[in-house]
Amino acid sequence: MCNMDLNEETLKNKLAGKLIGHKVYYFSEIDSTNDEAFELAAAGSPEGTVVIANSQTKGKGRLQREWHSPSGSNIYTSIILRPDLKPENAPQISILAGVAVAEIIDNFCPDMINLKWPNDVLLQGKKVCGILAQMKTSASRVDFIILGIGINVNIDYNQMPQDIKNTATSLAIETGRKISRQELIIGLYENMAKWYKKLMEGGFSAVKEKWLSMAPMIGQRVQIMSGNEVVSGKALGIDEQGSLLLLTAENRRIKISAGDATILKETQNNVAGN
Ligand code: BT5
Repeated sequence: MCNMDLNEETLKNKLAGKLIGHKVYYFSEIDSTNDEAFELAAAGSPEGTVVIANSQTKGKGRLQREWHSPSGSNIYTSIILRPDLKPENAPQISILAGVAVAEIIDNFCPDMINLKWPNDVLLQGKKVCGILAQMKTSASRVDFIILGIGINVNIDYNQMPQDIKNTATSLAIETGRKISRQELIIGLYENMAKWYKKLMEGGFSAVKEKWLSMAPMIGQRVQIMSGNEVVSGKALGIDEQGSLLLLTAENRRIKISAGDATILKETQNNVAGN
């Protein structure tokens, strides 16, 4: 597959001087953009440096999961950020990334996008983007965060491995047309910078409001798997640390900081009292 829609020189020219993207490391193939960005950040690369790859051989999700990263069709990028945040507030950055990605995809595919806690961007209810934030802290501050973003742009259904065929989608699958990765990635960095400034200057509330407005799971009964534990309840919202607030069947309010969420279908014809 060609990667004519992702050109290193054009990207560098168009991103020169931008808050996010002023320094671009482009790879036609890499193990993981997050690993590369982590090394660059540890060696002192400044905030706003980005790593972009046309394919990944070891694309990663959370908990050692794999991120399917074939060449020529998708976006794989990692952004170095050095926010003035306490480590416990670092999940605000993943929430922000979800908002920025969803808003930019909405420009290409209006009214199809929504968010699922903690970090999934869904197009017509299927996963179109995954976000993996990794951080290094020193003393009680964040030293840097690597914000890894994978977006399925032009991948066909036939190119997807069997295990994600029912749960994943791409912009091209949902719109029936090919989309320029270059245009999308430039728009993404621009939008990410807009939300990052809002967070740094005005705090988390605007980001949180926008996230809540795009997350239909709020108000629904959900189940969260976290390690071997499973909890369910009504999703009430998220807090300042990006944790999910749940109201359990026993009327207890609990916070969950990490896990995988499923919206539970309400059973019809409940027996009274159940
Ligand atoms: C994520 O993990 O969703 C985070 C994915 C982050 C990927 C980016 S790409 C650039 C950067 N460099 C990296 O190495 N990683 C980041 P998680 O929530 O754990 O979801 C992983 C699960 O999503 C897998 O176990 C599959 O079920 C599914 N999956 C794998 N590849 C997919 C794809 N391309 N599209 C949709 N779903 C996928």
